[in-house]
Amino acid sequence: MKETIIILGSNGQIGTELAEALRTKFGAENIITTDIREPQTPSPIQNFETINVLDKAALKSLFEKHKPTQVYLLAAMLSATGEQYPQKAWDLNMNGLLNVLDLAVELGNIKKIFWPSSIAVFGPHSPKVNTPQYCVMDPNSIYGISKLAGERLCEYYHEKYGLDIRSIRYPGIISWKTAPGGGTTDYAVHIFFEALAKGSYESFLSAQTALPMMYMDDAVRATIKLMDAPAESLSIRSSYNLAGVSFTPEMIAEEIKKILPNFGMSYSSGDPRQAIADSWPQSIDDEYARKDWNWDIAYDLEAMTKDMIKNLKTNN
Ligand code: AKB
Repeated sequence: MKETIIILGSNGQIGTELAEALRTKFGAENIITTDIREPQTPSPIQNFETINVLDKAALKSLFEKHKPTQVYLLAAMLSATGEQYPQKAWDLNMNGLLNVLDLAVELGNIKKIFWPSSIAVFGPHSPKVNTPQYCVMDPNSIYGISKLAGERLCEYYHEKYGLDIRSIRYPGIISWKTAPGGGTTDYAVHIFFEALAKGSYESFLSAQTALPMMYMDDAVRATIKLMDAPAESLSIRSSYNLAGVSFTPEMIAEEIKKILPNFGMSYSSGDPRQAIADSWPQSIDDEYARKDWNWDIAYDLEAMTKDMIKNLKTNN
């Protein structure tokens, strides 16, 4: 069946690379990318439209014009920026999702929706190590609270209206093409850029702060694999736990030093992102993703570090 796919929030870290992968899989003419602003690219992107996901009337016109069979809603405010603008974060993360879900019910042509959740749905009382799919969830960042509420909405709209919504609780994503913006896990991307540009990095998280992370190639592959899975094999309609690699700032610095022996790492203290990181899991148990749609990672810390440095050296 021919697919027409709309990506909302396509200029961001995940959207940029997911759009590329979807263009390869479905043909560029079938992918419509959108964001609140034009992308900063040297040449114009084919099939790009500007849209604010909070403008429901504009979103409805976009959906009526293109009649998408799939929608990826990636427009969101991340954890660190969310703490600076809690009301805006709540508004964008909740009402953007509600607009898409309500329009999908109203228009009826959208067959599948992808919406990203995050490890931020867990909180201080969730188990820290190998955090299971089902456990105490008491997020204390506005981002985490909005993602947990969003998960409940996804399951609700699936149960009540039969919408086929699929979701992953992304860990921190490491990539070299587009930088992340406003997250707590961003240090693990910045460290590579600064290691090559300056030979050193000051981490805003402490040396021993372990967090779940994943290389972008794995994140994109997981997203497409979940979207391709037969609906009847999916037992989770809130959001799937997904594990990649877990590491601390000290561990990633050691891995970088294997390739760049003069790399120097230092640590600042008092950054507000430390408290967010301390409330999150250190590692994730993703048994449902493995069982339901055959998930497995390809990049461990060593493979990811080598690939990041190789790509940053050749492409920057
Ligand atoms: C963030 O740090 O806010 C995000 C996330 C883990 O969802 N990268």
